[in-house]
Amino acid sequence: MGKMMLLLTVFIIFGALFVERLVVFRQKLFADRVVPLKRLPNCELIPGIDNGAEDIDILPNGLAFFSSGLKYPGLKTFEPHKGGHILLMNLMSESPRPVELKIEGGFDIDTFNPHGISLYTERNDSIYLFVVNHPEGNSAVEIFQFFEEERYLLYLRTVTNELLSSVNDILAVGPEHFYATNDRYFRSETVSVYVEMFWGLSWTNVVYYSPKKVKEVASGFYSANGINMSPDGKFIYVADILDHSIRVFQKMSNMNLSPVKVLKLETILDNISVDRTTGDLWLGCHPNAAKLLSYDPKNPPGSEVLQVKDILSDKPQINQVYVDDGTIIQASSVAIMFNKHLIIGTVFQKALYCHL
Ligand SMILES: [Ca+2]
Ligand SMILES: [Ca+2]
Repeated sequence: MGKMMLLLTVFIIFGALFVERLVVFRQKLFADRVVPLKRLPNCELIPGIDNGAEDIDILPNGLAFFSSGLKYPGLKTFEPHKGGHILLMNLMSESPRPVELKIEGGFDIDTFNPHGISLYTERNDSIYLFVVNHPEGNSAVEIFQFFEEERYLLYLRTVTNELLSSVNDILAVGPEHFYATNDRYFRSETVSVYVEMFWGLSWTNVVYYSPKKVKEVASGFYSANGINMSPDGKFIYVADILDHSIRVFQKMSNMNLSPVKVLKLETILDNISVDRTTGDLWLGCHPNAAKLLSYDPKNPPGSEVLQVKDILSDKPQINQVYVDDGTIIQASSVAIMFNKHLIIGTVFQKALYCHL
């Protein structure tokens, strides 16, 4: 009898724990809310982008770089046999069109699976493009030099490290120096979803890499995703996609990150862009991540863009700029401003160009 009671008690406790986790898991994934549509009047789909533009970065002269063709475990891809590439679009031209950038220098283009990107310009004006790559499901950071006149990328080097285990996005801070976010702790998708996500383990982190030193600089994220920096270079912003929050850090002289604050949002945010002149944050968000994970063309994942003003103040202003139910654009992962133009990129679908 005693044994039976004990078993029953354990069963009840475990059952209650399981149900509690199920509720939290649902909240994290669905963000459980109704999001009314909010479209912008002057937008056009960018021709030639049908296979995603997961991340976008723009040079001050208006040259925009897109990472396209991501294949990520558990997420949709429309062209599973087509390799990934980097697209370039000149926002200063009359009617901008993206072109695929040629990559010189013996880079393995066949296994190219680009994810987060980041531009870095040196004092001597050399321009570097850092790209998170998942060749055959692994994680690497590729460093390219961009030659503007001739319009091509020169492959310089591949960075791999055991601390760079599941990289989502990067922030370049030197010619071979960067911060990287890891979005999962476990490599296996199944273990990651059923153990890490379901049981709410906050085991992912931010890593700083330089040729001399590699170190974890922030931890305790449910799933660290987008990363970017304030225009003055003093603050680093990291999106925790499952915590629905942005964590703000101060960048120390030894490149460690010192926590400043956490900004809670209602939606599931992906990549973070920072407006160079205003310092505003622009966020590509997923209004409902469950639709993202189980893709149904009849009920596709939507898109959402948020703007955050004065993030360091006591009262940051959060503006919902754009919401679509997937009719126009699905699975927005990035939103970036250039002059009065807003570009919205997606994990696996199209990209939208809006004139505000
Ligand atoms: Ca990025
Ligand atoms: Ca991302």
